[in-house]
Amino acid sequence: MGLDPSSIRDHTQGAAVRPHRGMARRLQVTVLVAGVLALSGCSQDSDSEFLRLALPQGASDRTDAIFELWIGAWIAAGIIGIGVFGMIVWSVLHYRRRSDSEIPAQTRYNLPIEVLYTIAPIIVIAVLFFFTVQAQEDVEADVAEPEHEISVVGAKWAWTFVYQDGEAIGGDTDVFDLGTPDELTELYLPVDETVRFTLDSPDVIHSFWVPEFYFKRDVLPGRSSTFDVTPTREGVFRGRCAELCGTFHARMLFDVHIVSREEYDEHLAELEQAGQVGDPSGAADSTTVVGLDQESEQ
Ligand SMILES: [Cu+2]
Repeated sequence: MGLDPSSIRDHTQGAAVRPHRGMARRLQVTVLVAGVLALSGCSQDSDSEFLRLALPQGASDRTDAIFELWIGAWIAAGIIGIGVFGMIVWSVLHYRRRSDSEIPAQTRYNLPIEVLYTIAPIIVIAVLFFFTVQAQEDVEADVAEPEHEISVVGAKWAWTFVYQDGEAIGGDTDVFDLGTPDELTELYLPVDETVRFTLDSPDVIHSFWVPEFYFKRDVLPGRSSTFDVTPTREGVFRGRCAELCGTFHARMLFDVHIVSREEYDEHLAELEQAGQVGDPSGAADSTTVVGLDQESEQ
């Protein structure tokens, strides 16, 4: 039943293994240093998607914290991955069965190793948790006085944006834009000016997501939430619903135009001229799939 003590060997036994171990360790260190150097060349402004590790190029003031968290998590995962796979490959080769007559040393109940593989993941999770909370605080920090306020209504299956900022059109009316799954809603934002978004849903949970902001926020029925962001790069970006919300979830897209303040003001004036003034109530009849000539139970 019990293990024959003579068959248990300390893994440090035998001077012959030392040169191998030295080589393996040098190889591991070399790979680690090369990996860290390669990743430290990463930048979110880089043209290469490879150097951004698949993130899009950022377009807001809140992207730095997420980018650093993303790269940091990859460095941590790389170090752990190389360490673990290195040890697996090394022990498979080093302790392989070398002859038919003798099986390799059988080891079990190695308390230090068991303590190590219990504590190490807890440390990894604690460190990732710490940096995640730090990044979240940076991303969600409120601005004292945002320059613009925009209400977002996410409803099955299109977005409505209400610009509560009528400065360009006289100062006391709101203008809005709403779309359909066929004709996407357009969101205009002035570059380098802070916007406070307020999110609401009349039906189910949606999620407001602009990938270039490295940010998404659930849009919950019955509970408003806000976040502040300053767009930093002019361009046209695709926004999405990131919460599976029903049949035409995949069509719940919008276009984000980050433009100069002049163009932004012009757009608001155009909405006013088009009669899109006031606050639409959102999708009152949210079981109708607007613009698709189809009706849905959901
Ligand atoms: Cu949705």
